[in-house]
Amino acid sequence: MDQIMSHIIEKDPEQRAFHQAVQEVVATVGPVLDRNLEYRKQAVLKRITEPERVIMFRVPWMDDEGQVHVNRGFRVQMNSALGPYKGGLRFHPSVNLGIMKFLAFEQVFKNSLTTLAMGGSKGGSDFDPKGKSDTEVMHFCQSFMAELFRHIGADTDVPAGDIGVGAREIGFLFGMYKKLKNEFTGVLTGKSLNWGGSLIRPEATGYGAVYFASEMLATRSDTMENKTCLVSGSGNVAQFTVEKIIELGGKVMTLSDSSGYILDEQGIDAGKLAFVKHLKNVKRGRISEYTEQYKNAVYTPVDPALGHNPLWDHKADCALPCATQNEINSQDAANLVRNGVQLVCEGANMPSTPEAVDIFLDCKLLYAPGKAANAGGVAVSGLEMAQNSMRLSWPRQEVDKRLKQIMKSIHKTCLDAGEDYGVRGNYVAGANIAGFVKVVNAMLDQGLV
Ligand code: NDP
Ligand code: 2IT
Repeated sequence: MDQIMSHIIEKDPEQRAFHQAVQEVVATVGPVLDRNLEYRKQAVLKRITEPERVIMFRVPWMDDEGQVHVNRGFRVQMNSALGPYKGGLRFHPSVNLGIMKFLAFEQVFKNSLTTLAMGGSKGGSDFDPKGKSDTEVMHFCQSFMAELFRHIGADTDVPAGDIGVGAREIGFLFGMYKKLKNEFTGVLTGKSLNWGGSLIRPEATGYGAVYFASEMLATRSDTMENKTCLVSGSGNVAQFTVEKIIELGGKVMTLSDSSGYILDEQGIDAGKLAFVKHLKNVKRGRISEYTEQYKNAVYTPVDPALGHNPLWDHKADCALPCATQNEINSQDAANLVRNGVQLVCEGANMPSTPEAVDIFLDCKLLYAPGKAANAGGVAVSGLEMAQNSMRLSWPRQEVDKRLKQIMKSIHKTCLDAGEDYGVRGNYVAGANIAGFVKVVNAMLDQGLV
């Protein structure tokens, strides 16, 4: 195991987020390899950590003033043992190959846990949609798809949204794909409802995370009712996490963006959430504007140089990070524990640093890693693909019922895998082991390819 890690680090020393994601898996699947010597003989760890294909390309585009810009585009097709590659696209200035590989790697395990037939991939660009006009975003998306289209397809690789890629971007990307291929297929998920999208897909990641949190609480005969919650982010995942918590009788007190966070001790109710949705999705404004509307709330700017995020330093029962990777470090984790938080459920991908995860596990909190807790998004993407294949669409209740069942089943799968290996209740080990075994068995069935 140590050899694998040092090999990966030596090969791509700058890809730190990828090392972090791999290290977590390597640290938990040791007992699985010990039990199955064939896995070692077949070098499954070496194979599963090397992407099947990496595509990196130039994305030139022109802004509204006629100035030419060049961004870098990526698609990391990590593993197709279980089905066509599947995973989101992220547009954010921080995007680089290491981040794409970490996200694609996590996606393989997450997709495996959903029980649907999907391999794992991730893509995106260092393009920043913030402050760009709709026309500029459209030109960028068209240029991005002018290269990506030849590498994807409904049975090959099906992208979706992630940070910076929502309904607007998926529309522009789909339009260009359709024009280039002269095909109307289910090649992207997260499409708008009236041209092939699925009901509940926008809600799915956030709702799914709260369904997972409810399942964890149920193991302690508890529910979300009257729980006070800290939520970070204010985009797609955060918004629908808050919506479901409110519906289940909980109280959310915080939301954030990359500039700072708001604290509303009276709770963010349905009316205030509607304001946030309009602010973020239509006006594309900043979360600080919340306090202009709701005077009781307090806005705190957060300087990344501070070294910790004061959002995580308030008394609450639950924490649901829904912004980005490594947004909870050891100091934040210690603050959460000191403030009495009983449950941490990750809507974002890898939001807790390894040191923070160790603190949660040591304190025996109910702690759900993103690859299990936020799998509802890609699960409903899988359901969107199924509906597209049938040229049918299921009603809202049907999709929501399936989402709930899938989250329940992922929760049970994590517990059972943990039980098998003597670590019941450790959802990190449970998710990694269950995800890993399914993918690796499929890889072995399919030979050395
Ligand atoms: P959005 O773009 O809709 O929202 C992202 C939110 O996170 C914004 O509030 C953004 O603030 C904040 N944010 C982004 N980068 C940073 C940063 N570096 N520091 C602090 N805040 C940041 O994205 P989503 O809601 O879709 O994604 C949120 C998380 O959930 C990501 O980790 C994503 O990978 C994960 N996820 C998303 C799924 C989906 O279906 N969309 C599915 C599963 C996981 P600002 O506006 O200032 O950038
Ligand atoms: O991280 C993720 O699971 C996503 N961004 C959603 C991927 C998808 O294909 O719906």
